[in-house]
Amino acid sequence: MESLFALSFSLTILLGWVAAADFVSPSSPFPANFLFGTASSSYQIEGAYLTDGKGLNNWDVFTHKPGTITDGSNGDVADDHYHRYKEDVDLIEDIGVNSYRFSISWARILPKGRFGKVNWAGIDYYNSLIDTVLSRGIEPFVTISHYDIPQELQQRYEGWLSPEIEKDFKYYAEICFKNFGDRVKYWITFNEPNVAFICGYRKGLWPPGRCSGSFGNCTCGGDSEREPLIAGSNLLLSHATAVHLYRTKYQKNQGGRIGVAMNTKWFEPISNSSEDKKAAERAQSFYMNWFLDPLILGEYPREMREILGEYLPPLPYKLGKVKPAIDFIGVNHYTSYFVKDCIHSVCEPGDGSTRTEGFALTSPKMNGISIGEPTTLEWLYVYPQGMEKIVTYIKERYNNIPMFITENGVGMKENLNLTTKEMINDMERVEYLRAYLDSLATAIRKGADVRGYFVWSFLDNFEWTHGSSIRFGLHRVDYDTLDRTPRMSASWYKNFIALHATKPPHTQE
Ligand code: GBH
Repeated sequence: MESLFALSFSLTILLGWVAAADFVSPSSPFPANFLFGTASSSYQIEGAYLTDGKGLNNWDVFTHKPGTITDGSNGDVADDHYHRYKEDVDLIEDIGVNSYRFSISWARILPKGRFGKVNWAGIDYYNSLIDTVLSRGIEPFVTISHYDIPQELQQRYEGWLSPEIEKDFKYYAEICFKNFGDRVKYWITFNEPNVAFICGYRKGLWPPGRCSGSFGNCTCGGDSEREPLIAGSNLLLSHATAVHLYRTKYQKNQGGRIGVAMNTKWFEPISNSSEDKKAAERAQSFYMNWFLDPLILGEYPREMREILGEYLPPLPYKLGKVKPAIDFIGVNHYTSYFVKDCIHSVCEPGDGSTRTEGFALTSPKMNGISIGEPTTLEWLYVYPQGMEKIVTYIKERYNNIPMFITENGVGMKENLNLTTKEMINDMERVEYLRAYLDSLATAIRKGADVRGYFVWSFLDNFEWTHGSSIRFGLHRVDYDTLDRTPRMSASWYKNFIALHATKPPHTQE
């Protein structure tokens, strides 16, 4: 068994490296100055949850409630990156990336939102992180809010349910532009608002844990049919205001770009029937286009307007002032799902099947068929073709607006019977990354304007409701000692970048 493992392991390395070598320029499909990076977010790695004046955020409070996180862990310490960022930047540099995507913790900068003082220790911390990253010739790519808001805003006015949040986000975003914008040239206002609101306000699995009826089991109230849409419209308002501020006051001098990152899935109709094909389009409209259409095209997708009627809150008029409201789309892409129509046929309960989700049942497994190789994560199936398909779809729908693949990667449960040495032999991850990059390369060859790609994540981290049990890292973290060890995927990625990057690190523009 062990020798079989070793054999397939070395074969995979070999094949992976040969495949990587196939891309060597001049046939390299990746355009000049393509960003090859890796990504993280503050709550998932920093820890130091009350250190140096940080305030509590929604995830601090949520993870401390018993029963919310499968393994009972939380982000209090996480990877302790707050105290170890210098050695972590060394690791990031070792991979040979020319960009690093990370997020700023809102409550570390503003412990009480706009209702309290600025925490200058937080500003100092991110200044130092940015300077450390830049000193290695690595481009910082910064998310302003990756699912986190100060708990104060939740308590005062129910966070995303109130339009008040626009004022708080504007105040916070301006502090970021003012203090960091001289060095940060890529801004993402929000990470995956679609996932944040589906999980937080429809299923009640994430903070603030609100839902109703058959959508989940929520003790603190909610309205699964309306609240995700209300939160969404308040986020669009907050985004529009921050972008307007950036464009009118900072962009000219600072010369950066601003966008949003969406979670994306490729939705594949389960049959060739026109009903299932239309259902797959509806699924996309209710998942990704929910935000991208308003931001780029100025209105909600037709299917949402038709099906949701008066449930759909009006779009904030401010969006009209910043059309298009993004300079680029951040595409987080991991997996693809089958879709079945639930208007003309009866669907069993499941994601997407209700009216408020567009009557389009979505699942990676349907009629006994899986869309791709399963992984140890029930939501993540390996379907590399989905990368080309989603990028091409976005290219066509949004007139080839610049894109960055802001996240791609695969997570797994660790097999505790393995030795540490075996634990870092993550050949499935190498295979996954190789195949998805190959598929991305095809989309680029066919004309998609993709300017960067980030592996999620540079090290194992706190995987939200899965806690520390799921590992996405190019580096393994031993949660007893917090030691980091590069996995096989880290050296594979390093080699891949060396073969393809035309913007090497260490050479600042
Ligand atoms: C991204 O979310 C996030 O941006 C990142 O923070 C995260 O670590 C990474 O991907 C990996 O997940 O099993 O029903 O609880 C991707 C979207 C949202 C997909 C949560 C899995 C689990 C839903 N993820 N979802 S459930």
